[in-house]
Amino acid sequence: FEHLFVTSNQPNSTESLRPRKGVIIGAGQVGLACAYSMLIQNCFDELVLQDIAREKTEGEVMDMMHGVPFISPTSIRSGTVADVGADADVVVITAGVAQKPGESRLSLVERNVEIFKHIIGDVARYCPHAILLVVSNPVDIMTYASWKLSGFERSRVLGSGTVLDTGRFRALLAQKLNIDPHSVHAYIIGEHGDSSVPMWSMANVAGVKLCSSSSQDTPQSCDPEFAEIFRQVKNAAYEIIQRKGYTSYGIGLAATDIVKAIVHNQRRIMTVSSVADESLGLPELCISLPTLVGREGAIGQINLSLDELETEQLHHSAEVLQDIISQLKL
Ligand code: 6V0
Repeated sequence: FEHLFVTSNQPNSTESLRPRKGVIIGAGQVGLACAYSMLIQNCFDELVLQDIAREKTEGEVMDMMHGVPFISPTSIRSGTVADVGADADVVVITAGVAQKPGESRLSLVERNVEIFKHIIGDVARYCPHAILLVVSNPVDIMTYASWKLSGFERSRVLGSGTVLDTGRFRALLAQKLNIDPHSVHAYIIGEHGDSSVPMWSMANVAGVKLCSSSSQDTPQSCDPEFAEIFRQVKNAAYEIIQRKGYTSYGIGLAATDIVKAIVHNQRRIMTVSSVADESLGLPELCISLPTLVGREGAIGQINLSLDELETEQLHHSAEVLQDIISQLKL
Protein backbone atom coordinates (compact mmCIF):
# COMPACT_ATOMS: atom_id res chain seq x y z
CA PHE A 1 0.00 0.00 0.00
CA GLU A 2 2.88 2.36 -0.69
CA HIS A 3 0.66 4.57 -2.83
CA LEU A 4 -1.03 5.73 0.40
CA PHE A 5 1.99 7.84 1.32
CA VAL A 6 3.72 10.69 -0.51
CA THR A 7 6.97 9.90 1.22
CA SER A 8 8.00 6.92 3.29
CA ASN A 9 10.48 8.00 5.90
CA GLN A 10 9.42 5.81 8.79
CA PRO A 11 12.32 5.28 11.17
CA ASN A 12 13.76 1.81 11.39
CA SER A 13 13.08 -0.06 14.62
CA THR A 14 16.41 0.79 16.28
CA GLU A 15 15.66 4.50 15.99
CA SER A 16 12.09 4.37 17.27
CA LEU A 17 10.98 4.15 20.90
CA ARG A 18 10.65 0.58 22.10
CA PRO A 19 7.00 -0.49 22.35
CA ARG A 20 5.66 -1.53 25.74
CA LYS A 21 4.85 -5.21 25.34
CA GLY A 22 2.72 -7.41 27.60
CA VAL A 23 1.78 -11.08 27.42
CA ILE A 24 -1.13 -12.66 29.28
CA ILE A 25 -0.77 -16.43 29.63
CA GLY A 26 -4.15 -18.05 30.23
CA ALA A 27 -7.06 -16.46 28.39
CA GLY A 28 -9.90 -17.80 30.54
CA GLN A 29 -12.32 -15.63 32.52
CA VAL A 30 -9.57 -13.91 34.51
CA GLY A 31 -7.10 -13.54 31.63
CA LEU A 32 -9.77 -11.98 29.42
CA ALA A 33 -10.89 -9.56 32.13
CA CYS A 34 -7.22 -8.57 32.57
CA ALA A 35 -6.79 -8.15 28.81
CA TYR A 36 -9.89 -6.00 28.42
CA SER A 37 -9.04 -3.81 31.39
CA MET A 38 -5.38 -3.44 30.33
CA LEU A 39 -6.48 -2.55 26.79
CA ILE A 40 -8.92 0.17 27.78
CA GLN A 41 -6.46 1.60 30.31
CA ASN A 42 -3.69 1.80 27.69
CA CYS A 43 -1.15 -0.32 29.58
CA PHE A 44 0.73 -1.60 26.53
CA ASP A 45 1.51 -0.82 22.88
CA GLU A 46 1.48 -4.56 22.14
CA LEU A 47 -0.56 -7.17 23.97
CA VAL A 48 -0.33 -10.90 23.31
CA LEU A 49 -2.77 -13.52 24.61
CA GLN A 50 -1.42 -17.05 25.03
CA ASP A 51 -3.59 -20.05 25.78
CA ILE A 52 -3.63 -23.73 24.88
CA ALA A 53 -7.19 -23.16 23.60
CA ARG A 54 -5.83 -21.46 20.48
CA GLU A 55 -8.94 -21.10 18.38
CA LYS A 56 -11.00 -19.61 21.19
CA THR A 57 -8.16 -17.20 21.98
CA GLU A 58 -8.00 -16.14 18.33
CA GLY A 59 -11.72 -15.38 18.48
CA GLU A 60 -11.31 -13.33 21.67
CA VAL A 61 -8.42 -11.39 20.11
CA MET A 62 -10.43 -10.65 16.93
CA ASP A 63 -13.31 -9.40 19.06
CA MET A 64 -11.07 -7.09 21.13
CA MET A 65 -9.12 -5.94 18.08
CA HIS A 66 -12.32 -4.68 16.48
CA GLY A 67 -12.79 -2.40 19.49
CA VAL A 68 -9.37 -0.75 19.20
CA PRO A 69 -10.69 2.10 16.98
CA PHE A 70 -12.63 3.25 20.06
CA ILE A 71 -9.64 3.37 22.46
CA SER A 72 -5.93 4.27 22.45
CA PRO A 73 -4.21 2.14 19.81
CA THR A 74 -2.81 -1.19 20.96
CA SER A 75 -1.70 -4.06 18.77
CA ILE A 76 -3.40 -7.17 20.15
CA ARG A 77 -2.48 -10.64 18.92
CA SER A 78 -2.75 -14.25 19.92
CA GLY A 79 0.56 -16.10 20.14
CA THR A 80 3.15 -17.21 22.66
CA VAL A 81 6.18 -15.90 24.48
CA ALA A 82 8.21 -17.97 22.03
CA ASP A 83 6.98 -16.01 19.01
CA VAL A 84 5.13 -12.66 18.97
CA GLY A 85 5.37 -12.35 22.75
CA ALA A 86 9.18 -12.62 22.92
CA ASP A 87 11.01 -9.97 24.94
CA ALA A 88 7.85 -8.79 26.68
CA ASP A 89 8.22 -6.24 29.48
CA VAL A 90 5.50 -7.79 31.63
CA VAL A 91 4.12 -11.34 31.60
CA VAL A 92 0.87 -11.89 33.49
CA ILE A 93 0.05 -15.51 34.32
CA THR A 94 -3.58 -16.49 34.84
CA ALA A 95 -3.36 -20.05 33.48
CA GLY A 96 -4.62 -22.76 35.74
CA VAL A 97 -6.66 -25.87 36.11
CA ALA A 98 -9.93 -26.06 38.00
CA GLN A 99 -10.19 -27.99 41.26
CA LYS A 100 -11.72 -31.45 40.70
CA PRO A 101 -14.56 -32.48 43.04
CA GLY A 102 -13.02 -33.81 46.24
CA GLU A 103 -9.49 -32.85 45.16
CA SER A 104 -7.17 -31.65 47.91
CA ARG A 105 -5.62 -28.21 47.80
CA LEU A 106 -2.16 -29.77 47.64
CA SER A 107 -3.08 -31.94 44.66
CA LEU A 108 -4.44 -28.88 42.84
CA VAL A 109 -1.21 -27.03 43.60
CA GLU A 110 0.87 -29.92 42.28
CA ARG A 111 -1.07 -29.96 39.01
CA ASN A 112 -0.68 -26.20 38.62
CA VAL A 113 3.04 -26.42 39.37
CA GLU A 114 3.44 -29.00 36.58
CA ILE A 115 1.79 -26.56 34.14
CA PHE A 116 3.97 -23.73 35.42
CA LYS A 117 7.15 -25.75 34.80
CA HIS A 118 6.46 -25.49 31.07
CA ILE A 119 5.11 -21.95 31.12
CA ILE A 120 7.84 -20.39 33.28
CA GLY A 121 10.59 -22.25 31.43
CA ASP A 122 9.49 -20.56 28.21
CA VAL A 123 9.02 -17.17 29.87
CA ALA A 124 12.55 -17.26 31.32
CA ARG A 125 13.97 -18.30 27.96
CA TYR A 126 12.11 -15.91 25.66
CA CYS A 127 11.38 -12.96 27.98
CA PRO A 128 14.53 -12.92 30.12
CA HIS A 129 14.05 -9.31 31.24
CA ALA A 130 10.32 -9.44 31.97
CA ILE A 131 8.53 -8.68 35.21
CA LEU A 132 6.33 -11.67 36.08
CA LEU A 133 2.93 -11.02 37.59
CA VAL A 134 1.29 -14.22 38.85
CA VAL A 135 -2.48 -14.27 39.33
CA SER A 136 -3.21 -18.03 39.24
CA ASN A 137 -4.23 -19.55 42.57
CA PRO A 138 -3.10 -20.32 45.15
CA VAL A 139 -1.34 -17.14 44.20
CA ASP A 140 1.32 -16.99 46.95
CA ILE A 141 2.41 -20.56 46.23
CA MET A 142 2.38 -20.07 42.45
CA THR A 143 4.40 -16.85 42.85
CA TYR A 144 6.99 -18.69 44.93
CA ALA A 145 7.10 -21.54 42.39
CA SER A 146 7.51 -19.01 39.55
CA TRP A 147 10.38 -17.32 41.36
CA LYS A 148 12.16 -20.65 41.89
CA LEU A 149 11.45 -21.96 38.37
CA SER A 150 12.44 -18.75 36.58
CA GLY A 151 15.71 -18.08 38.36
CA PHE A 152 14.79 -14.37 38.16
CA GLU A 153 15.88 -11.98 40.89
CA ARG A 154 13.21 -11.71 43.59
CA SER A 155 12.03 -8.21 42.67
CA ARG A 156 10.98 -9.36 39.18
CA VAL A 157 8.47 -11.98 40.36
CA LEU A 158 5.33 -10.80 42.11
CA GLY A 159 1.84 -12.08 42.69
CA SER A 160 -1.43 -10.18 42.80
CA GLY A 161 -1.57 -11.40 46.43
CA THR A 162 -4.00 -9.46 48.60
CA VAL A 163 -4.31 -6.48 46.25
CA LEU A 164 -7.83 -7.65 45.41
CA ASP A 165 -8.65 -8.37 49.10
CA THR A 166 -7.38 -4.88 49.99
CA GLY A 167 -9.56 -3.44 47.23
CA ARG A 168 -12.61 -5.32 48.51
CA PHE A 169 -11.82 -4.17 52.07
CA ARG A 170 -11.59 -0.52 50.99
CA ALA A 171 -14.68 -0.76 48.79
CA LEU A 172 -16.80 -2.16 51.65
CA LEU A 173 -15.42 0.22 54.30
CA ALA A 174 -15.99 3.12 51.92
CA GLN A 175 -19.55 2.01 51.30
CA LYS A 176 -20.18 1.89 55.05
CA LEU A 177 -18.56 5.30 55.64
CA ASN A 178 -20.10 6.76 52.48
CA ILE A 179 -16.81 8.15 51.16
CA ASP A 180 -14.64 7.40 48.14
CA PRO A 181 -12.59 4.15 48.51
CA HIS A 182 -9.44 6.07 47.48
CA SER A 183 -9.74 8.01 50.75
CA VAL A 184 -9.78 4.84 52.85
CA HIS A 185 -6.30 3.68 53.83
CA ALA A 186 -6.57 0.08 54.93
CA TYR A 187 -4.69 -3.08 54.03
CA ILE A 188 -5.19 -6.82 54.06
CA ILE A 189 -1.90 -8.71 54.29
CA GLY A 190 -0.71 -12.32 54.56
CA GLU A 191 -2.02 -15.19 52.46
CA HIS A 192 -4.50 -14.50 49.67
CA GLY A 193 -6.87 -17.01 51.23
CA ASP A 194 -8.45 -18.08 54.46
CA SER A 195 -5.62 -16.88 56.73
CA SER A 196 -5.48 -13.31 55.39
CA VAL A 197 -4.95 -10.58 58.00
CA PRO A 198 -6.79 -7.24 58.25
CA MET A 199 -4.49 -4.47 59.50
CA TRP A 200 -7.10 -2.81 61.71
CA SER A 201 -4.48 -1.04 63.82
CA MET A 202 -3.53 1.13 60.83
CA ALA A 203 -6.84 1.49 59.00
CA ASN A 204 -7.53 5.22 58.72
CA VAL A 205 -9.27 8.04 56.91
CA ALA A 206 -7.21 11.24 56.69
CA GLY A 207 -4.96 9.89 59.45
CA VAL A 208 -7.92 9.28 61.79
CA LYS A 209 -7.75 5.64 62.86
CA LEU A 210 -10.86 3.55 62.42
CA CYS A 211 -9.92 1.35 65.41
CA SER A 212 -7.26 1.57 68.10
CA SER A 213 -6.15 -2.05 68.43
CA SER A 214 -7.32 -5.43 67.30
CA SER A 215 -8.47 -8.45 69.26
CA GLN A 216 -9.28 -11.73 67.51
CA ASP A 217 -11.35 -10.97 64.43
CA THR A 218 -13.24 -8.22 66.19
CA PRO A 219 -11.35 -4.98 66.59
CA GLN A 220 -11.79 -4.02 70.25
CA SER A 221 -12.62 -0.37 69.87
CA CYS A 222 -14.20 -0.65 66.46
CA ASP A 223 -17.73 -0.56 65.30
CA PRO A 224 -18.80 -4.26 65.37
CA GLU A 225 -19.96 -3.81 61.80
CA PHE A 226 -16.28 -3.60 60.78
CA ALA A 227 -15.78 -7.23 61.79
CA GLU A 228 -18.66 -8.11 59.50
CA ILE A 229 -16.92 -6.21 56.70
CA PHE A 230 -13.79 -8.35 57.04
CA ARG A 231 -15.95 -11.48 57.05
CA GLN A 232 -17.48 -10.32 53.77
CA VAL A 233 -14.02 -9.69 52.31
CA LYS A 234 -12.91 -13.20 53.27
CA ASN A 235 -16.00 -14.79 51.79
CA ALA A 236 -16.23 -12.55 48.72
CA ALA A 237 -14.85 -15.07 46.23
CA TYR A 238 -17.09 -17.89 47.54
CA GLU A 239 -20.16 -15.64 47.39
CA ILE A 240 -19.41 -14.47 43.84
CA ILE A 241 -18.57 -17.96 42.58
CA GLN A 242 -21.78 -19.31 44.09
CA ARG A 243 -23.73 -16.76 42.06
CA LYS A 244 -21.84 -16.41 38.75
CA GLY A 245 -19.42 -19.34 38.71
CA TYR A 246 -16.12 -17.42 38.75
CA THR A 247 -14.67 -14.02 39.65
CA SER A 248 -13.18 -11.83 36.95
CA TYR A 249 -13.80 -8.05 36.90
CA GLY A 250 -12.35 -7.25 40.33
CA ILE A 251 -9.17 -9.25 39.73
CA GLY A 252 -8.88 -7.89 36.16
CA LEU A 253 -8.91 -4.32 37.47
CA ALA A 254 -6.58 -5.17 40.38
CA ALA A 255 -4.02 -6.80 38.04
CA THR A 256 -4.26 -3.79 35.72
CA ASP A 257 -3.48 -1.44 38.62
CA ILE A 258 -0.34 -3.47 39.38
CA VAL A 259 0.70 -3.46 35.71
CA LYS A 260 0.25 0.33 35.55
CA ALA A 261 2.45 0.73 38.63
CA ILE A 262 5.14 -1.30 36.83
CA VAL A 263 4.86 0.12 33.31
CA HIS A 264 4.55 3.75 34.43
CA ASN A 265 7.06 3.29 37.27
CA GLN A 266 4.51 4.70 39.70
CA ARG A 267 6.36 3.48 42.81
CA ARG A 268 3.06 2.80 44.54
CA ILE A 269 2.53 0.89 47.77
CA MET A 270 0.49 -2.22 47.00
CA THR A 271 -0.13 -5.46 48.86
CA VAL A 272 1.45 -7.66 46.20
CA SER A 273 2.86 -11.06 47.09
CA SER A 274 6.65 -11.31 46.88
CA VAL A 275 9.54 -13.09 48.56
CA ALA A 276 9.51 -12.05 52.22
CA ASP A 277 12.51 -10.06 53.33
CA GLU A 278 14.76 -12.03 55.75
CA SER A 279 14.51 -9.25 58.34
CA LEU A 280 10.83 -10.07 58.89
CA GLY A 281 11.69 -13.34 60.60
CA LEU A 282 9.48 -15.33 58.22
CA PRO A 283 10.54 -18.50 56.36
CA GLU A 284 11.48 -18.29 52.66
CA LEU A 285 8.10 -17.81 50.97
CA CYS A 286 5.97 -15.35 49.04
CA ILE A 287 3.40 -13.43 51.10
CA SER A 288 1.56 -10.13 50.77
CA LEU A 289 2.78 -7.05 52.61
CA PRO A 290 2.57 -3.37 51.68
CA THR A 291 5.29 -3.22 49.00
CA LEU A 292 6.80 -0.55 46.77
CA VAL A 293 5.94 -1.41 43.15
CA GLY A 294 7.57 0.20 40.14
CA ARG A 295 9.53 -0.47 36.95
CA GLU A 296 11.79 -2.99 38.71
CA GLY A 297 8.78 -4.92 40.07
CA ALA A 298 8.45 -5.50 43.82
CA ILE A 299 11.14 -3.09 44.97
CA GLY A 300 10.86 -3.42 48.76
CA GLN A 301 8.50 -4.28 51.58
CA ILE A 302 7.46 -1.66 54.12
CA ASN A 303 8.87 -1.95 57.62
CA LEU A 304 5.50 -2.34 59.37
CA SER A 305 4.73 -1.87 63.02
CA LEU A 306 1.93 -4.37 63.55
CA ASP A 307 0.22 -4.90 66.86
CA GLU A 308 0.63 -8.16 68.74
CA LEU A 309 -2.42 -9.89 67.29
CA GLU A 310 -1.63 -8.86 63.72
CA THR A 311 1.94 -10.13 64.11
CA GLU A 312 0.63 -13.44 65.42
CA GLN A 313 -1.87 -13.71 62.56
CA LEU A 314 0.78 -12.88 59.96
CA HIS A 315 3.04 -15.63 61.31
CA HIS A 316 0.13 -18.06 61.26
CA SER A 317 -0.54 -17.12 57.62
CA ALA A 318 3.15 -17.74 56.83
CA GLU A 319 2.93 -21.16 58.50
CA VAL A 320 -0.05 -22.13 56.34
CA LEU A 321 1.92 -21.21 53.20
CA GLN A 322 5.17 -22.77 54.39
CA ASP A 323 3.36 -26.04 55.04
CA ILE A 324 2.42 -26.29 51.34
CA ILE A 325 5.74 -24.97 50.03
CA SER A 326 7.67 -27.60 52.01
CA GLN A 327 5.75 -30.33 50.15
CA LEU A 328 6.34 -28.95 46.64
CA LYS A 329 8.62 -30.69 44.19
CA LEU A 330 10.18 -27.77 42.30
P1 6V0 B 1 -10.39 -20.48 33.50
O1 6V0 B 1 -11.51 -19.69 32.93
O2 6V0 B 1 -10.50 -21.96 33.61
O3 6V0 B 1 -9.07 -20.11 32.67
C1 6V0 B 1 -7.86 -20.78 32.78
C2 6V0 B 1 -7.23 -20.75 31.41
O4 6V0 B 1 -5.91 -21.29 31.51
C3 6V0 B 1 -7.99 -21.60 30.38
O5 6V0 B 1 -8.35 -20.80 29.27
C4 6V0 B 1 -7.00 -22.68 30.01
O6 6V0 B 1 -7.09 -23.08 28.65
C5 6V0 B 1 -5.68 -21.97 30.30
N1 6V0 B 1 -4.53 -22.85 30.41
C6 6V0 B 1 -4.44 -24.04 31.07
N2 6V0 B 1 -3.21 -24.55 30.91
C7 6V0 B 1 -2.52 -23.66 30.15
C8 6V0 B 1 -1.20 -23.64 29.63
N3 6V0 B 1 -0.32 -24.62 29.88
N4 6V0 B 1 -0.82 -22.58 28.89
C9 6V0 B 1 -1.69 -21.59 28.61
N5 6V0 B 1 -2.95 -21.56 29.07
C10 6V0 B 1 -3.36 -22.59 29.82
O7 6V0 B 1 -10.05 -19.97 34.97
P2 6V0 B 1 -10.17 -18.47 35.50
O8 6V0 B 1 -9.73 -17.55 34.42
O9 6V0 B 1 -11.47 -18.26 36.16
O10 6V0 B 1 -9.06 -18.47 36.65
C11 6V0 B 1 -7.69 -18.51 36.33
C12 6V0 B 1 -6.85 -18.54 37.59
O11 6V0 B 1 -6.96 -17.31 38.29
C13 6V0 B 1 -7.29 -19.63 38.58
O12 6V0 B 1 -6.13 -20.22 39.16
C14 6V0 B 1 -8.07 -18.84 39.62
O13 6V0 B 1 -8.12 -19.49 40.85
C15 6V0 B 1 -7.22 -17.59 39.65
N6 6V0 B 1 -7.84 -16.42 40.28
C16 6V0 B 1 -7.03 -15.64 41.04
C17 6V0 B 1 -7.52 -14.53 41.68
C18 6V0 B 1 -6.59 -13.71 42.54
O14 6V0 B 1 -7.03 -12.81 43.28
N7 6V0 B 1 -5.31 -13.98 42.49
C19 6V0 B 1 -8.87 -14.14 41.53
C20 6V0 B 1 -9.67 -14.90 40.72
C21 6V0 B 1 -9.22 -16.12 40.07
